Amino acid sequence: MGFFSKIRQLWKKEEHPSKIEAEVLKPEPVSPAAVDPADEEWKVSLRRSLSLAEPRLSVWLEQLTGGIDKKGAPLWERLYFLFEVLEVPPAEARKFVTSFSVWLDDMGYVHLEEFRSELQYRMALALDLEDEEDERDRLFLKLSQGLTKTKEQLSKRVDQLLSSSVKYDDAFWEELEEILIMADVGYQASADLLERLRSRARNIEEGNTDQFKELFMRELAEIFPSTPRRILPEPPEVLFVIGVNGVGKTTTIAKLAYRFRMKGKKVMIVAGDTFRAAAIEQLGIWARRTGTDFYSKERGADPASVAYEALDKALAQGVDVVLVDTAGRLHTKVDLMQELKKMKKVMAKKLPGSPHRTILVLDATTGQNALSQTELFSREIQIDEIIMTKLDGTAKGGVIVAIALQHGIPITFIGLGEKMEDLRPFDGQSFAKALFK
Ligand SMILES: Nc1nc2c(ncn2[C@@H]2O[C@H](COP(=O)(O)OP(=O)(O)OP(=O)(O)O)[C@@H](O)[C@H]2O)c(=O)[nH]1
Ligand SMILES: [Mg+2]
Repeated sequence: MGFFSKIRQLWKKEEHPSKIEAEVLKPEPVSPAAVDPADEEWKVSLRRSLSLAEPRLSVWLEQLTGGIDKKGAPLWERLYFLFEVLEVPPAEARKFVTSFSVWLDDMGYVHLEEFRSELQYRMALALDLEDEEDERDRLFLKLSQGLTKTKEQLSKRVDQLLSSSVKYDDAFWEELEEILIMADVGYQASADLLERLRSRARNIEEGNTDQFKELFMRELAEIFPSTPRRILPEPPEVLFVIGVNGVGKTTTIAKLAYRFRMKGKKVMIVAGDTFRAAAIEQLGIWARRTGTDFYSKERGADPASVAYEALDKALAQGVDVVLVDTAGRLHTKVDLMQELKKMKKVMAKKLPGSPHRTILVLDATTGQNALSQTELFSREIQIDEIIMTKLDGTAKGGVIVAIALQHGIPITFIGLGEKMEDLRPFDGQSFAKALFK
């Protein structure tokens, strides 16, 4: 449901305030038990100001949190109130507020300014508003900020080159190639990109910086294959997450789990990394933080049997999405590939068609290494999509272009930090725009 229909609902409610007042929620875990009649006044005035406000989540949150600067009962009450006027089922509202407050405790966040952005992100997901313009703008800003270092390496240098060149001559193209290579776009991908640019640049005025940048942005955006629309399988949908050690598989699983949870899915996380005891523990903590089911066995257990049994359980328990974590390192690379293949085979046996999505996680800070990892894995295992993490801390973001050009595998998400909201759906257009605007 979009904002406008929601705001219409709000107006509707305004005509029948007694109905809403009669349905005050009494959420158990974090809201005060009694309802003070004096409280009702703020509700009436808040509803009025919400219905008059611009229909944007950020504006609504601003109104909602007026006078509140930290976590606690008054904030929960207001959140419940917003959910109520938006007709979110009470049980869902309760789940949202409870899991959010558990997360705040875990992270040690107290003040609104520490968690406002995360709250807005979670609400956008829960209310299915991620596509609203306001949320898109906010996320675009995050993307742009997250790419700061890559921008310095790539687009700022392209800008400098453009401002100092009057002609697109050989020296210009050579320098552009060098910039691309330095930004980790890679030799092959840089050559491909330059060839496209050279042939199309003939149609633009020499020295017209804006036109050239537009062209560059368009060509860059076109490199990225769009994510094919998939028909959702009968649940459970199984996501198999692989990649070398330390790239961010486990944290990405937590972020994905959270996204699914916020969309109302029943999620199970599976500890397929039995190589390190700490890995099982780490995943268990994430499962608790994100409110998902968790399946694990002891350290050293056969990961294939863990996956098999987890699917058995997921099928029996009506789980919608299963996220399978895997080890990033075994005794040898050969062992790792063999193990991953075995896990895949066993899952397909238990649930034909699964795993439905095999996701390779790559760490952008490793630059060209990410490219060789893609080669290594895709030689052995069919990769359906790529998630690129840690774009926030690196000037090597250009490697994403090389991977898209050389492998044609869709990049579905990118990681821009360690918070839940920092896993962003990827699209080439916004990426190119964020780099150059
Ligand atoms: N800045 C930043 N850090 C990230 C991002 N994604 C993951 N990390 C951090 O990277 C580190 C490694 O993440 P893990 O999720 O444990 O990596 P892993 O692939 O599961 O590692 P192994 O289990 O050892 O194979 C953690 O400190 C994460 O917080 C990101 O997008 N940005
Ligand atoms: Mg891990």
